Amino acid sequence: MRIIATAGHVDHGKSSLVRALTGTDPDRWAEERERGLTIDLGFAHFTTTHGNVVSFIDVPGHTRFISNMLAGVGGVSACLLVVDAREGWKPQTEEHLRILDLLGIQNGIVVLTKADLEASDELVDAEESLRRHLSGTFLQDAPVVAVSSTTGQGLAELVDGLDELLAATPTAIDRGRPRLFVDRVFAARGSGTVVTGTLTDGSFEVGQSVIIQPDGVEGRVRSMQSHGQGVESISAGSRVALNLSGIEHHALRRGSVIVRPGHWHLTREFDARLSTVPTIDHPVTSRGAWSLHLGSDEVAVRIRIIGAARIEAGGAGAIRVRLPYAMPLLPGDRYILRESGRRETVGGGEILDVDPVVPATRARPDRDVDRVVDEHGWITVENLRLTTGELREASIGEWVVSPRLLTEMRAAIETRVKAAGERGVRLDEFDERERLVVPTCKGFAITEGVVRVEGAEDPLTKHPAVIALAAGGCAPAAPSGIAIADLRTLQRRGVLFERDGEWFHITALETARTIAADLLARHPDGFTMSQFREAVGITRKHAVPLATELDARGITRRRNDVRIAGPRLGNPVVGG
Ligand SMILES: Nc1nc2c(ncn2[C@@H]2O[C@H](COP(=O)(O)OP(=O)(O)O)[C@@H](O)[C@H]2O)c(=O)[nH]1
Ligand SMILES: [Mg+2]
Repeated sequence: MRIIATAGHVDHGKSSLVRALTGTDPDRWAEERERGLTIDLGFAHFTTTHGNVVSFIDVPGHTRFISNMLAGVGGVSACLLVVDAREGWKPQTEEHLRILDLLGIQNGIVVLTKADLEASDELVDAEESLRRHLSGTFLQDAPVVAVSSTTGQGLAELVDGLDELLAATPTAIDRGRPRLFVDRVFAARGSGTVVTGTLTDGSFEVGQSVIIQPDGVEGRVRSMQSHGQGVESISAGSRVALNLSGIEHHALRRGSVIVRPGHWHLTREFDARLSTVPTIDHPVTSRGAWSLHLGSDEVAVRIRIIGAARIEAGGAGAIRVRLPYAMPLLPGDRYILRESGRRETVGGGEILDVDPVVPATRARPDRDVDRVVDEHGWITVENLRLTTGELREASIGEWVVSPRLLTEMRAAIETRVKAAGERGVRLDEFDERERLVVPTCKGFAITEGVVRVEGAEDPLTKHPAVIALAAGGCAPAAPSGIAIADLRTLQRRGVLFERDGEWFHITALETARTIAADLLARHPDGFTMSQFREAVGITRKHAVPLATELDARGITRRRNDVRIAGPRLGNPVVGG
């Protein structure tokens, strides 16, 4: 299914053309039919001779209803620009064309209507005049087809043209994260709330849970229809009616967005490119009352010009936009900016960054994902995917890290570790992010929680007496063949400790701590020395100094004849 919007000046024959092609009157409201004037969006679909299903969104041409026009063209991929053969180019022809251009639409057909009222040579003149206006726009090479909705002249040719147009128009992108900007809401008697809209970016299935932005109300897809047919699932680029359960119809309005929970970054502020139309007679500055049109929503925003102080008419620049509520947005989304006071279309363009972190004065927004990584420094793979749409491999753990920061951090770690020499730096002296980076540094050895330059291990820690003490566990023999000064050095470095004249390797203390914790789990009121001795399987000679060391380090505490839990009972003993 493909979605095509009409565009063009009021009364030039847009609605009549849609009716002639589809058999459906897109003017749905009694007031529209009475006045012969399209006020709101109309919808109709038909199947071409080649079997392509085309959904038309018929928009109002009158300048007063431009918001309704904008609500309809958010999700379309191509257009029919309608021009009355007798009247020719008009202000809304111009404005609609500019809007479609700013929205990034690249394909369309120009339809000269009411051909039955003009002689053929006049039609040729009309086409020539049109071509001048189209030159330099995205429609400059588009086919121009003369039709009459009254006599049917030219309609077959137009349908063939539509098939060619569809073949040349890229199909909707499926990002696996559906988004539906609501254009109509109904309270359907007996079946809850029904919304319609153009589904983009992914598919919906019956039964899925959804949230409604901006309020974050939750609901579920009870059933779905496309073109009046019930369906179980529906893909990106379709017109769809969703029947939602669990949601009151007043929780929804035109402009609400339906997404799946957790699938989108919800943004209050974004950076975007702004191209202004040449017809505004003043430059754009940060002052003014602005309304932003995005998807089917229209919202009052504040803007700041990034870099320069102003953007001239017919120029381009970057702006930072502040939204009054969070919207599910992605770089590449298109918007239109209008000035609320003068009621004029000022410009529009592409969203570049949905999570700007650099102050507007220094921002240099573009679509480059490397720039985003660089500005964030550290960003999780998931957040990067949500804010840019790009899935990157993690540099460390779950993080994508700016290469510049990573290099700087590695250099700082290296300097610190080198300066520490044989003693090294304990892992827990690094901050959380440094601890993730340390193992990725080359040329370091990490032993017992201490980082040293490889080969710079303390030669004393390999001394046979130290190895013998480690092997002796909680009941080691007294060290021999090592100078007392060296033992004291090792004690200062946390490799060994001494109590009551008994020397132990630090690993014995960790064993003792685990056993003490175990005993306290079973005897919360405390354990005795004999219970400890038995649990460790040693005599008083070693049990007393070990227990005293546990007390000294706050792992246990002595109360009368028993030991109870100390504040550091749960912290593993790290040596070295
Ligand atoms: N003779 C003739 N009249 C047309 C044709 N198409 C539209 N009209 C008339 O032009 C007027 C405006 O048409 P409409 O479709 O409402 O224009 P819209 O405002 O662009 O939607 C209506 O009175 C139509 O009957 C056509 O091909 N031939
Ligand atoms: Mg109309």
